[in-house]
Amino acid sequence: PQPIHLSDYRPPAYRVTHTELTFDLDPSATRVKARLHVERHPEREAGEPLELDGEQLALKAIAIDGQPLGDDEYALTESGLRIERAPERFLLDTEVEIAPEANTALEGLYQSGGMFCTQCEAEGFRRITFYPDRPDVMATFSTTVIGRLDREPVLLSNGNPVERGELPNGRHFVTWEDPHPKPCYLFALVAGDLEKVEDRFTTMSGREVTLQIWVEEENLGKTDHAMASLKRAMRWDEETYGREYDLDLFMIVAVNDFNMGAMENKGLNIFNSAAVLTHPHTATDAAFQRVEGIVAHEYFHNWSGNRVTCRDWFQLSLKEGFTVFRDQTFSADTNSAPVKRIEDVSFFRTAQFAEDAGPTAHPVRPDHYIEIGNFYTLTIYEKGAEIVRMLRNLVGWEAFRRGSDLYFSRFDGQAVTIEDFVACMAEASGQDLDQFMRWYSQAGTPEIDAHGEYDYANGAYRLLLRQRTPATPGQPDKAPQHIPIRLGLVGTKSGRDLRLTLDGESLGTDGVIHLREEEQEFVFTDVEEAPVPSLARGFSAPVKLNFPYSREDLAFLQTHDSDGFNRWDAGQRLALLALDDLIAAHRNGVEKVMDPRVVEAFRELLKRETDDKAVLAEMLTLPSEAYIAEQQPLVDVDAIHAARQFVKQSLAMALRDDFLRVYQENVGDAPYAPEPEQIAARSLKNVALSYLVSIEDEEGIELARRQFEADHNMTDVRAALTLLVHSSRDELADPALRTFGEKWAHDPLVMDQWFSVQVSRPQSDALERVKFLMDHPAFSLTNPNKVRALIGAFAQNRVNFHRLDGEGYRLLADVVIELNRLNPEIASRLVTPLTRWRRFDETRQELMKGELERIREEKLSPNVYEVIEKALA
Ligand code: HT7
Ligand code: ZN
Repeated sequence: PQPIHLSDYRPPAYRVTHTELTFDLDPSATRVKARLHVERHPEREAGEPLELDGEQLALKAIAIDGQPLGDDEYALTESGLRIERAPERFLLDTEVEIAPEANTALEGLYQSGGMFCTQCEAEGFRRITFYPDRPDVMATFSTTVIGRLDREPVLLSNGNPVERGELPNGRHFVTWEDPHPKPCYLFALVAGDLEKVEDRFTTMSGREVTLQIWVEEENLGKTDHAMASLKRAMRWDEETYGREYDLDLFMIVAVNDFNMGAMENKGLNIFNSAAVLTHPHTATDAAFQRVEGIVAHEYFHNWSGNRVTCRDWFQLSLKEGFTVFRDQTFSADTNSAPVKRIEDVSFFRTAQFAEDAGPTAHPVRPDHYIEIGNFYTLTIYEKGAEIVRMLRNLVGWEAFRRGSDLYFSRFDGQAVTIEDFVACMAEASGQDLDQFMRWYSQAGTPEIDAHGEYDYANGAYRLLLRQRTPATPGQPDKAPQHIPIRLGLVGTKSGRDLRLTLDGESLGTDGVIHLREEEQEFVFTDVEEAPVPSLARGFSAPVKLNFPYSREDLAFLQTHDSDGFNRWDAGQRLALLALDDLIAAHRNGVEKVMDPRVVEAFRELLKRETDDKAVLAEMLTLPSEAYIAEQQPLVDVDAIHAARQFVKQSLAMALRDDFLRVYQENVGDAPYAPEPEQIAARSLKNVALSYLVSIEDEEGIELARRQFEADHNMTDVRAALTLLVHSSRDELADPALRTFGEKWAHDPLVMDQWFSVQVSRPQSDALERVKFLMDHPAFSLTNPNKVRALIGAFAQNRVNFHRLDGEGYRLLADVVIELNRLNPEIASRLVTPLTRWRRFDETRQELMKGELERIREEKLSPNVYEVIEKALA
């Protein structure tokens, strides 16, 4: 497969202004008739051929302006259909046959259970009909869906239903019209035996919108939270961005087989059932919050993505980065803002940093790709969102909002670029954002080495910053970035933020400095006392910032920093320093000794009367093994696991009574609600319990057992079950797993949790469990949720996936090979852990590389091919 380059972009030779589709549904032979209203693009010369994309389509008929085309008037090519000579403006009619039941890739029209559904982003529409499958071709759509009355009583598509009726042979039809021009990646169709939950929303201008969530009958009781989240998101987008919904109907459909979380099709969002269904007894707090975030994300796309879309797929972060930023802010406003930021940054620093440092690193706007499906990445989504956040902070909220209004009004109904977006922000703020644009073109995580010195004689604090972005594939040399650093200087005597004066200008006590050069010195004057700097507050830029903090400095910041995020971060840094020593001790076979400063810091935390229990729970959570690994030059899986376990157990032993007290203080018996206060108490209680169980404290074990049996809600049940299964108390864990598995055998989303809990356990039988569970009736390789729950979760189980006999790697590679055939998109994502082979010791490197080479022997899909080639380059 050949790469596509951004620099080769040209507008399409022809555009489609209106698209009429008729689907005659059949699992093995669906007929799709398309009538395209085509005209030559004004920027392209006359006489160019018309190129349509098409894959796995059996062409049955083709005509221009009603005249069937002869065999010599069109050509079927490897990628679609070409008509050498086409008029300036014409109607193109085609009819194709497709087989949804054979579509295991879950792109285009496929079947999930008995239901028909579509996934067209990024390039799935070409598996439905011949079409210019590119986002800069925007048309209005009119879609007629014909199905069997008994099997597909519900027939949905984008827009509004305008006609319906019965047909001979037990069939019926519905015609839908979508008045908003859209690219075909936003097309959707759903047909099946579904039930709906309905609600209403009155927009800010007083229009009534009908809201529907369509699910299989047995899930009717699991939609309340998604519906409430949708209404909150709609109101929030009106209040925060002035964006109003623009159709009379907004529908969400839950499907069980789906490659990603959800899809923002115009007026007909299709959701992975895991991203929409919740019930206190089946979904954890985290799942409730995820559902709220995803429902909001897809809804926000109605403007950032649908009304204004991407010119080409290189601009993917235009819609995804902006929309993730919007959903993150929404969730922060709706829940605990500091905790939301801690969670987002924790995840970002673990997973996106790893991506940026690995063989598949790419800029937020890539300049080439083989398979766009491989670019729905943390870099495009999350780093893209961090860039938008920096922009918001650089220009300030008011100018940002003006820029956003300008963007939506100037480009409404158009397909545009990242430059267009940033230009609106520059225009609205009057700021020069030229250097800032490098964030979009340069891959890799900038590293800043910071040094500070207090000049007692002059009351000045000198901060020296040096930035460097490591080389990434294809980008050996990097230019300096514009890095906004929010900071405070915390007085070591007063414990307060000191006034910041820079170049005679006051920045208040919490200010932003701009690092633009490779090396820059900032001298703060009138600094009354020696400070400890609190740098990059709130994670003000997606960078690694190194400052030679002493452990005393970190303990001080952990208690005194006025920035909640940096208080948490100081604790993490302190724990990491202690972990470093212990990892070295483990490797050298030296006795491990716990740093008493960490114990004291935790003792303080546990004593603290705090009203934000959610933040406290985060502060009591040690850095994950994956994040610790990110900090190591070479990952020693076993040493990291042993060191973290040692810290956890040492803290549990030293502070056992405090953890017990915190647990008891936070047991509540109020009816479950996914509300911030309750969620905070549950997470604090369950963190405390995890410490107690880590030392197999009898009282702790008994509390976990009782919590499981009390069966109050899934958050508590899953937390307790996980602790028991991850302990060595199999005599308690096994019956609990059995009870749980039997009770929930009928619920696929709960069974996914049952799979994950077992295969993430550190005990050495995890791999055997995976193999055993792959034969379980609830498992299926064609269902992405199952694959993620079982295989994906196992690949995150660091000690077992990285077994020295290579069996973990072999198992993953076997599954990747199988999925390469069935579902390439999932296969190429699943292989990621193997691509990070360079981070490990020589033995593991060889084993991992060997598996990648074994995969390379296969006849590979473009998705897997691209990833494997990069990994082995
Ligand atoms: N915009 C959507 C992306 C998406 C997707 C991409 C490739 C393959 C399957 C997919 N399902 C959804 C989802 C979003 O970002 O909102
Ligand atoms: Zn999105």
